[in-house]
Amino acid sequence: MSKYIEKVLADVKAKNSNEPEFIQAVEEVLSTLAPVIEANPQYEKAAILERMVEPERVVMFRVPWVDDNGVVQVNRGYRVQFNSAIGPYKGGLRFHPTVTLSVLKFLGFEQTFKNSLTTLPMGGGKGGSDFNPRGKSDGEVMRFCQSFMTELSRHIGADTDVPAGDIGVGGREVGYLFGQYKRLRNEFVGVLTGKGRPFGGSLVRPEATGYGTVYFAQYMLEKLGQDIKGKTVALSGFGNVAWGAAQKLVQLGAKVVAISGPDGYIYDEKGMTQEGVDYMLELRASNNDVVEPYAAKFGAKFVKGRKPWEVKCDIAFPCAIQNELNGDDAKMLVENGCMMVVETSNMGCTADAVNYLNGRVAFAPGKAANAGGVAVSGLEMSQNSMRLSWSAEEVDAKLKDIMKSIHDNAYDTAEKYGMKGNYVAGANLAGFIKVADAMVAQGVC
Ligand code: 2IT
Repeated sequence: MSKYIEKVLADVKAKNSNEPEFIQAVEEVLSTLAPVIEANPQYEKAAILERMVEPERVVMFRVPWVDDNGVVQVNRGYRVQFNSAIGPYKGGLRFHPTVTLSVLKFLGFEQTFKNSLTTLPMGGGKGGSDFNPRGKSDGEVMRFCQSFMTELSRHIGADTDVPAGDIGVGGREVGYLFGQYKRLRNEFVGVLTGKGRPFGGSLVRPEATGYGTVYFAQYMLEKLGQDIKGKTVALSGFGNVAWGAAQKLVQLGAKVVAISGPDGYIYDEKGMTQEGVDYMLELRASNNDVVEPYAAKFGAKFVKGRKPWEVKCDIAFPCAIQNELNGDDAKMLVENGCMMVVETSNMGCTADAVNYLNGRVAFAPGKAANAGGVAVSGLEMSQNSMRLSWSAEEVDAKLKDIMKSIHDNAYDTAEKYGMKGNYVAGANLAGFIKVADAMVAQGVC
């Protein structure tokens, strides 16, 4: 690590000592940047790293709402507008009890590099709330979303900041949020992505993150002279991202043997079928946050309270939440013969896990592999601006091209800097260079 990077990292740790997730994300990126920092003294001169680790703006607000019993509830809402060097802030909203400023700063920081990799003009942002949608009625979710947007609407806009979904925020929530924005501002604009089809949503947006991560895995396998067909796969999660990945994997002839929820994991020795994939949507819509009912319905095994990384698989796709795969899990996967880990959740692997896996197996970092979701959000923004919509085939073809560009950019950049096959370094360097050059060109701002 260069002296400059060490200094910035020490400052970040001192200034944000109560933000472990944010520190983890910054350390993961900065620890790979030495080759470009050393070759480009203009970055240090312009204090690019110091500026990149400080969000341009953080909005934190009260979200009061009334539950079905008439009781007033109060949650905390946030929007972290991290970096707008290459486009309007862009990134999802997460509604989950684990949401803190640290979590949203790590997500906004990651999003900046991810969005840079997509080839589309989008800056980085993230937001959300500690609101827990589990067990809430539609009416409660709607009132919460309306209250959340009442404040958020002052800070976003189609050319300023365009939120979307993330954990706990899907089509239903985006619909309520959009309706409230439109009502408050008297404007019908593409201020959110992941919208319903009848009001400007893009085809393939729901599937995009999951499809994209599988396309990314295919391009990695191609480099290794292998095919995804016939590979045994363990997934975690059963939400939107895991669903999209499972669907594409089943279509391509991979054998998906595990999915998981907060309650444990499902082991389906025979491999998932399309019916199983469709049932994931029902599980999710039930709002109960459990995967167990899948077992009885499909004659599979439910393993309570454990993670799916103990099953024998060729490829693992963590698709749930940050730090869901740790160093011990990583060792277990490798001992069981796993040859590839495709991080699909944002920072799904702990630092220990990344260090162990990267080089031992083919390892895809989340900010490259999961970028298909925000990429199709970018395509939704384009369609909204043009006031037209593309067919599913067109969007899917563009998504595939974008995933190929991200793959090749990460692969080629790693090779250029003498780290062939290291997608972690390649993705960080490629994502960084574009944003850093834009910041240098725009002066001190
Ligand atoms: O983590 C992510 O990239 C997302 N949650 C999607 C963000 C978006 O703007 O579509």
